[in-house]
Amino acid sequence: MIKGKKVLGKKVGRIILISIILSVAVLALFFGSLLKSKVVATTYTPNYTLKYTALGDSITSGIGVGSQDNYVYKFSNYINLDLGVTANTVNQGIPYWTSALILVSMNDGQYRNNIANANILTLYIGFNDFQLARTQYVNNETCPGSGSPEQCLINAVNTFNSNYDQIIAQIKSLNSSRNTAFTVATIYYHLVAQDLASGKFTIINKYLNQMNNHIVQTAVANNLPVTDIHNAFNGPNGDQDPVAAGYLIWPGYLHPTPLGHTVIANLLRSTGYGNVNNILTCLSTLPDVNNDHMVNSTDLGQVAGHFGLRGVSIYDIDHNGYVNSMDIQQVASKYGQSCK
Ligand SMILES: [Ca+2]
Ligand SMILES: [Ca+2]
Repeated sequence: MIKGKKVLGKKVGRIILISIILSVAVLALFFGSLLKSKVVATTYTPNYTLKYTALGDSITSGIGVGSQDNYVYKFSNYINLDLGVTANTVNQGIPYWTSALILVSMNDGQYRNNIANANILTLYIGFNDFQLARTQYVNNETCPGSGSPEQCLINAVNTFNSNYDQIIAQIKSLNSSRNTAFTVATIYYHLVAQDLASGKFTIINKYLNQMNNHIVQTAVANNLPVTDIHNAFNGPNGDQDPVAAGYLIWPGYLHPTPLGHTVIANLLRSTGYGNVNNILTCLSTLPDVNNDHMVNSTDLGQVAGHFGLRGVSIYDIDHNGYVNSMDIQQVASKYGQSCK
């Protein structure tokens, strides 16, 4: 009987405690606006996970250099440094990938998710479209259409431009948040010196320019910043040799050296982070406990649910060591506010 009374007593105690917590929460909820003037302005640490997804080919995957030498790794470090938030980075660079194969990848669920969930997104594709067509032209191969070697370059540009439009449209459809920092990049010309010497540069460069112009025009039409890797590697006239500059690695001089990757990472950094900065600034003003970028009854309930507990820093909004009514007041004072 005594044991039964103790259990009953504990249950009653628990019910009373929960009732008190809920009462405080409800009061705070309804009178939050009245409490605003009493709550000291606080800067909150956003419970925020930032995801960076890099789409591309073997240049993006970092073939030929160490895992910490590729531009994705370096840019990811810049994100951590500049934004003060650790980036969860996904390198989706796939060797041999062309614009057509990016479109194939977009049928893959994980690939799509990595685009849809990204806060920072970079797209560097088209080098293989270009260099395969260049090789065909230099080797005097024939291609569907007129059958001339130049037709290989013409076909590659037409295919690339069409694919690029579809890639951008799909990415924008999968990730339509205006707060995503999405950057595209132009393509470098790797064998400038070789093609200048053989007299084939002018023709080849004409078609590369058409591809790069299409990238820029598509970016402008979609309000996206452009990382102009072509300009950095080949100069304003497109005839500077990136091999001589130490930007491309032997054999083949297809892929960037660590120095070339640093140039790309620095360019990406200089394009900024779009609205990601604004979101982080906004979130630092909100006690958004569950990281859905808004303050509502979920946040209030989670803080109230940890009432009286110590060592739960997420819910101890004012960092005084335990979860108390002041934390509930902090949440209530920002009730209904959001960062979207
Ligand atoms: Ca929330
Ligand atoms: Ca507290």
